Amino acid sequence: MNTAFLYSPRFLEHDNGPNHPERPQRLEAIVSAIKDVGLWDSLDHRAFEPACEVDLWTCHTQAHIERVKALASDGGGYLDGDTYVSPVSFEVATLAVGAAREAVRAVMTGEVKNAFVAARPPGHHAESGSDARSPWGFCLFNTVAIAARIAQRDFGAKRVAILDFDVHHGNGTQEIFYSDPSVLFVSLHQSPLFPHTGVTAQRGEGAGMDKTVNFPLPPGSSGAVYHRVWGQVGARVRDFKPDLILLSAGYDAHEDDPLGGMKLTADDYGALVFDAKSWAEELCDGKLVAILEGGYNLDALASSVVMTLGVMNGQFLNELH
Ligand code: OKP
Ligand code: ZN
Repeated sequence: MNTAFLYSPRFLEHDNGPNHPERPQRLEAIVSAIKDVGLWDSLDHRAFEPACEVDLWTCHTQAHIERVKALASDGGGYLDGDTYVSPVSFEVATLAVGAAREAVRAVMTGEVKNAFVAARPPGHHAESGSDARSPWGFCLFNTVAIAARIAQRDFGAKRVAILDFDVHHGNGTQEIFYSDPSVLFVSLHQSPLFPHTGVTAQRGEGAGMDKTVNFPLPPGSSGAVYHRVWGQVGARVRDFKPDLILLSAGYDAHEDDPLGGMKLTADDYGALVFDAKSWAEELCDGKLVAILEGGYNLDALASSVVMTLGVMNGQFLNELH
């Protein structure tokens, strides 16, 4: 069994406008690097359909869905200062969610070992929509959050762990599951940095208390820092006993990323993913789905995703250099 890879050239069509870091070339760089190292043919390439509105309703208000749809059909418009909805963006964002839905289906039914969703736009800043003024940060719908809900709704997952190593805090995922004890949300992120949420004191509320775990890290944090914190993450994941682990896989903590100020290398990402894969093997038959979030230096992004896929697919790391 191999790693599923979910990608569509339609993901290139979402357009944030000129000089925007969240650009289609990000996915083109990933695809060409995977081909260059000879990984492409060992991945399990899967087709998928756009998600339907019922899927979006698991995490978003109808008002938010209608707002994105209306901006798209009015010829495009801004959700916030740096989040643009182009005419095709509603369709492309629902296709990103559909890719995650297929990834979850294939992993939960045991058709594939694990899965990587190479989609854009990203999702982890997208909140439910109950507060339209929340920071959208390039995100339209919260793909990873919807994936967790679909695993529960359609595939019998009781507990889902979402581990977010994007350099930015996943405020949307946090908000959606803040009082929900069935989803563990753990985030490692740079602080201070956009969106300026994710302080340690944000731990969830009510029945969800302590099911939100934030690790704000200072700018300049290295692989050694991440490794130490990641060990604490592993302890929380083991306590939680998830039926599925989702990674909000953003690669903007890489030392060459223009938006983040951290010091990770592609090998460091390989080590983080290696651990997450081993937790999944120990706790939930290896069920692991990684969903792309950020990562804005094309070479850094591509080499880090190659490492991720090499680890997920169990290939020797030295084959990939
Ligand atoms: C998306 B993802 C202040 C700067 C806003 C937005 C960054 C979004 C990152 N206007 N920057 O988490 O990689
Ligand atoms: Zn980010």
